[in-house]
Amino acid sequence: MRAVRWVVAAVAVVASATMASSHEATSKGVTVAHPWARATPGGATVGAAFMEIRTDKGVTDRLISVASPVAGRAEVHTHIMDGNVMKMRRVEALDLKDGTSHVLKPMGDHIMLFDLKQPLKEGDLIKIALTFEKAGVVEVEGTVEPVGAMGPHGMDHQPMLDDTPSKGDTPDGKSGHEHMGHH
Ligand SMILES: [Cu+2]
Repeated sequence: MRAVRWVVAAVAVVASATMASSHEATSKGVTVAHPWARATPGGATVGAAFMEIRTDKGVTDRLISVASPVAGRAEVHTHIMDGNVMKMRRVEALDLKDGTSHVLKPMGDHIMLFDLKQPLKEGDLIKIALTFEKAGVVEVEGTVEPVGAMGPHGMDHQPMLDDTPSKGDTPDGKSGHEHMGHH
């Protein structure tokens, strides 16, 4: 496994030497960095992607939509605490304050990928396009990390504390999508 990782890393280095790396991209003071997604188990058709969004000093913006060629549809989600139950909720936009780093991560804000055209496999690269109100479209290429990974590049292997089915579902039945086990 480790050897495979190194081969993937070596290929990525070679690729980035010949073209601008899309692992990090900047537009008008908004930088999207370290994008990654979780591998999806079995026949799951829903996945989640994460990244860091940084704004330069004096730059404010809003993330207003997301898309990926691997998914039929993508949404920005956040987690909220309702009593002591954590729930996912779609957000219309993410407000980005100036000079800050906003990290999308498991159990926090994240990008939900619906209607996956194929399972996300560890080691794959997936394109994600983020559309900002002012900065426009920023496209990055994220790595697919193992099922249940808590961070990119295997750097963070904390155990999942919230892996029980249905935690992410809203009880009002409005959500209508399968979120179980992805967060
Ligand atoms: Cu979600």
